Amino acid sequence: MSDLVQLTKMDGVAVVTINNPPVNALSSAVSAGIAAAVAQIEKDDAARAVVFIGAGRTFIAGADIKEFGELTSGKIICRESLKPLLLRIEDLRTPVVMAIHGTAFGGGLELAMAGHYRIALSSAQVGQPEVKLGIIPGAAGTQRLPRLAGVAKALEMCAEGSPVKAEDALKFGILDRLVEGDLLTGAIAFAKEVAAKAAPKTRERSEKLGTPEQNAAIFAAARETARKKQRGLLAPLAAIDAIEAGSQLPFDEACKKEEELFTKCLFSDQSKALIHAFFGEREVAKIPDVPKEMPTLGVDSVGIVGAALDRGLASIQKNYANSVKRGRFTQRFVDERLKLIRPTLDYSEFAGVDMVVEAVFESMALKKEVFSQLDRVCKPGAILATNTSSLSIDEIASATSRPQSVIGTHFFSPANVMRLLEIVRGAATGKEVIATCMQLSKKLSKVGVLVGNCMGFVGNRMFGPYRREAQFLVEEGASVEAVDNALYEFGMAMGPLATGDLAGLDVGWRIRKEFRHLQKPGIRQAFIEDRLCELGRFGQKTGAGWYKYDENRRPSPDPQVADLIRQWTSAAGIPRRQISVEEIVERCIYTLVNEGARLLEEGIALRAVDIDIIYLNGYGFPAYRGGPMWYADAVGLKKVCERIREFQQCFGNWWEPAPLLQRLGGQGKTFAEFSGWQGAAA
Ligand code: 3H9
Repeated sequence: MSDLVQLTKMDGVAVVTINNPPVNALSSAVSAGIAAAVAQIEKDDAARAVVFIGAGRTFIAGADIKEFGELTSGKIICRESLKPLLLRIEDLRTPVVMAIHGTAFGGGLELAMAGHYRIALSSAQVGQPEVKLGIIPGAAGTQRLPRLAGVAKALEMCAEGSPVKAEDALKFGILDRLVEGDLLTGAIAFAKEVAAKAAPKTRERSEKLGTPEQNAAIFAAARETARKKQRGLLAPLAAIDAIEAGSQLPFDEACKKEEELFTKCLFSDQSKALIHAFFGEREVAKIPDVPKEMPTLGVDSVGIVGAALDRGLASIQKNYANSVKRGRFTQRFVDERLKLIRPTLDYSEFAGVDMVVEAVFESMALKKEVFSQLDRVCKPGAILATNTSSLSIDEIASATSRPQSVIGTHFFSPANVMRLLEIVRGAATGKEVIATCMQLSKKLSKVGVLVGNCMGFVGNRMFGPYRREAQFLVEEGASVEAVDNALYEFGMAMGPLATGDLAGLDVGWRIRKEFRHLQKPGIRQAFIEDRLCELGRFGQKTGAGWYKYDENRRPSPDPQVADLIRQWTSAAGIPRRQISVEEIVERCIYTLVNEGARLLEEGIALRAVDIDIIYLNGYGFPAYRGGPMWYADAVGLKKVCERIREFQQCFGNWWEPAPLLQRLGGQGKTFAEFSGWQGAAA
């Protein structure tokens, strides 16, 4: 028996304990350990029942995703299928009870469903989140789950990947009982209770599978939802196909179909990109010179500067009311939260807070004024954070006597929705301040990414040229809708011009005015957006920007804008031409990549994956393309660099390829190799 799987006996019940910290991932070695335990149980005539349980914080959180990465990158060539092992467990003579705490996800739930009974602590969750990795359940999850929970619930779980709480899993028939107190004690008691009964095999059940006539509408609706909610993703549709096969074919045949779809998904570019994003999201929490053990500061109270009080509180109340309406929070929970917020117009009330987040508008003079006030009133050691999206942290810190306490916390808008938190390190920012903010991001269920200090940091410094290129394309003859559609079809959540309308065109206009003196002479500047702002077209909030908007903020193309663009560009002497979708996508995406390469070489971004995680969580970059740097690596940096050189010749020197891109392209290397982090493929 391996260290990863132990077989013991309690009161005549065989207990298989999986112990593979931190999440008991079902690696090949764990599977081998389980197989060895099953072999012993098969020979043990005295065992009355069997309990499977996870050691540590969880049951089994799924197959070992690292092994998938190694498989698709060719590092290992074969991974044994779990299915035969699950059949052996299901065929054991004695009842098998799966005892679940923490999470039974992916292969973990598939193993649990091969048992004859499933009991869980009420805090547990079950799920088939494989689609989030671009794959589908590959160990008969798409076959056993509909037999327990019904086709509709199985479709939802396998195609959307969301977890299900124990209480709901009980209602849907995935679990048989919830237990309180010590799980092992509860599991042994349950096992003794069912020991004498015939063991029900999930794969032999069919009462919840429905008929083709009953299921037709359910499958059609699931496909429509998947196409709409998970636009561009292949795995949700594959999961639906596998479940449909299961509702029509014998178990063994449907399992073969599942295997075929699973393998196709696993070797797809989408899955590689999504697995990169999974490990990337965890990697960004690792900061080379701020170790895990770095002490953090307690943050129990936070001051926020920069809301118009009545308006600010009204929008907080409105957001909470929406959450109550959607059933996310109870009214009581919201009332308690609202009581914790105290509006004030007096800086001295910040004297006792552990942290202040300044969120006034983007004016250096104003921010410095705020920080000098904070420096005067805040207690020593309080974290002084600025929510600036572009201004220098060091200059803001210079308005205080404690630059070590000053840091950027760039919350992406709308902050109650967006997951990204760009954490900006100034030259003097203390390591414990950084560690505290990284920890805080996790507490707020956000993804914190540490970046260096420069104008626009990582996200907006790349976004500037990206949006500028979109405007150049419009100046040269592409329609507003053609540019937005091309990038939407590429997978971006929204086109670049529509994004400007959403954020407010006046924001960039104000920043451009503030920094006009820094513009390099002779470099082409986009001008349409400034002209639109001069006409008061600030985007959605004024009912007009690149598009016009109805009272529900629904956009439609504005012929007036098209006319204005034609007039303005002809007056500027810019010839108009037909522009292909391919050119639109390449120019916009490669400009992101080129700026990303500069940020990487300058050390503003710690690793290429940090840039990817910023773009996946803050800018609507399609997760199945892995982020701009991963995407460029996949296209090949040599090819990207050559295309950028062509753009440089056609359009001008702002397209000069970044030195790092030229170097890596020439050497046949990737950004991931340069960063020394290649995720699951490493
Ligand atoms: C699958 O099961 C396919 C099947 O159909 C079988 C087919 C044959 N593998 O997230 P955390 C690592 S696909 C390897 O920070 P939390 C993670 O990288 C799988 N490693 O903790 C991190 O490492 P590090 C389906 C894994 O408490 C550490 O564990 N399952 C795996 O915030 C801690 O993770 C899933 O997709 C794994 N499966 O969240 C579930 N899981 O410390 C994926 C985690 O070095 N996992 N690690 O950075 C999760 O959703 C979360 O990890 C979980 C815990 C909610 C479980």
